[in-house]
Amino acid sequence: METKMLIGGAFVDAAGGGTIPCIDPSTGERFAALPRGGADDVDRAVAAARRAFEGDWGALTAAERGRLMLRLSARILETAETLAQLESRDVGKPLTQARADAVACARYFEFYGGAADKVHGETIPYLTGYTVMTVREPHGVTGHIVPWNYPLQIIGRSVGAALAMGNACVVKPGEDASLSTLFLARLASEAGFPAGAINVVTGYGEEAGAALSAHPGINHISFTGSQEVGVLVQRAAAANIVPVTLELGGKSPQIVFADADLEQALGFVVRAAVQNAGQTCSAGSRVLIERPVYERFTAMIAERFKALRVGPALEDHDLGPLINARQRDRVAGMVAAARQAGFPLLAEGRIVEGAPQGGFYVTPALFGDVAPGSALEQQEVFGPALAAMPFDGEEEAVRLANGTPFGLVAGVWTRDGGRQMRLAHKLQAGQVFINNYGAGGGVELPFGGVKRSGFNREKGFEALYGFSAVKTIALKHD
Ligand code: TXE
Repeated sequence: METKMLIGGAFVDAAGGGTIPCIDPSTGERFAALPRGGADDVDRAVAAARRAFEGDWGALTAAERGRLMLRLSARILETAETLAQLESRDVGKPLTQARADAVACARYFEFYGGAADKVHGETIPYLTGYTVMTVREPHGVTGHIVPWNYPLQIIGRSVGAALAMGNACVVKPGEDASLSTLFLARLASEAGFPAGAINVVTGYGEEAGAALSAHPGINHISFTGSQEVGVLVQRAAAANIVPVTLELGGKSPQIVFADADLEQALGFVVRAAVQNAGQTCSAGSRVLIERPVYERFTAMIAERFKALRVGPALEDHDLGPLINARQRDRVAGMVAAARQAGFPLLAEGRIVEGAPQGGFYVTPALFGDVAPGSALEQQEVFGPALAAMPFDGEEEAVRLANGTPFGLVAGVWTRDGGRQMRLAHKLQAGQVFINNYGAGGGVELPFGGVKRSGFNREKGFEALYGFSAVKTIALKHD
């Protein structure tokens, strides 16, 4: 287990000497300590990244960068089981889900490693006597502020794309789950990345995170986390005219029409609500059900919810604990408020009393007839709580689906081909999934939000454009 930060090729403690604890969410126990990085460490990391960008890392060809990334991808796969166990323990994520994250992380580095030398510019027909072309250049030093819910996947998608385009990176992982990021940093060093190409500064958001987002030496910042902090990050970056990518979560609807294959929809709907105990930006946390099948489908979900097993992450139950006591209390509080509001509780959500030695467990809750405009319908719970609502017809479905400040994902279940495409166009979301939810999470698929879910895209080829800038070159030869 790597417990030091990576700055300029060396694994180091924080300049200030402080530490932050690693708490196992399955037991509430402290099992390791990490450097409490601050502004000095961010300064060192940004300087190291700049040196790498202007030196060894920047001197590599695109193909050489790609080859290093493929080597890292192979190392991730070789160590996937160790990484998955580390992630499972640190995040409190069921082992099967952590294993999938480790494989996805390797796949990101494979995809972006392969793409590194395949991003081309254009030639543009122009005036006689001119040849005009575009080239795509890296921004320089990119900052990556990562949350605790999917560290392996988020590092893969954002650092992978940034490195492919030739940027040097400074990563600030979530303080609640940094271990897999440090492990990846160790693998990257072993794979032969030049010193400073990848740097990791652990620590608290208000310290290391704030210092990174305000740093004048950063040329791009990518942030995944809460709306409140997204605003702070964008404001800090604005002071330096630095472009940002924000991925801020949602209240994503899953819309089930009466003509849908309900059995098939059920598995997707339940998984989208409870994967990683609901702590997923793209969680399908609202289910809108056409009235003729409302009673039947809510009963089907309730039955599945009641059968879900909750327990320690490494024992690989359906749901693990929530990340920390604060998150558990927040989720339990929102569930209690929804009960108070009088929405029928179709499956119970409660703190599992004294559950395995003090971990942060909550059982999945399903509320029926949730009122439009209520807190449960409008606010991200980030826990296993699903709001069910009936609707009559396509128009109402679209109105309800679009009726929150968010716009990350929407799922639609219907056999009607015309309706599928009408909804795909009308739904305010960065991605619409029809008769599925998430499309298996493929690394090839661009991902991001509209409205308050954020902007710019990660994943897929699209991310490569975000991590680079177009330069136009016009040559007058006659
Ligand atoms: O997020 P934070 P938290 C949502 C979800 C959750 C809520 C709070 O609703 O319940 O946010 O979670 C760093 N300057 N999502 O408190 O604080 C922090 O250290 C710069 C949705 O964990 O936003 C961490 O690395 N950085 C989401 C990262 O920001 C700062 C994933 C995210 O933490 C900072 C996580 C500051 N002032 C939470 N303060 C998603 N979109 O998937 C904190 N950070």
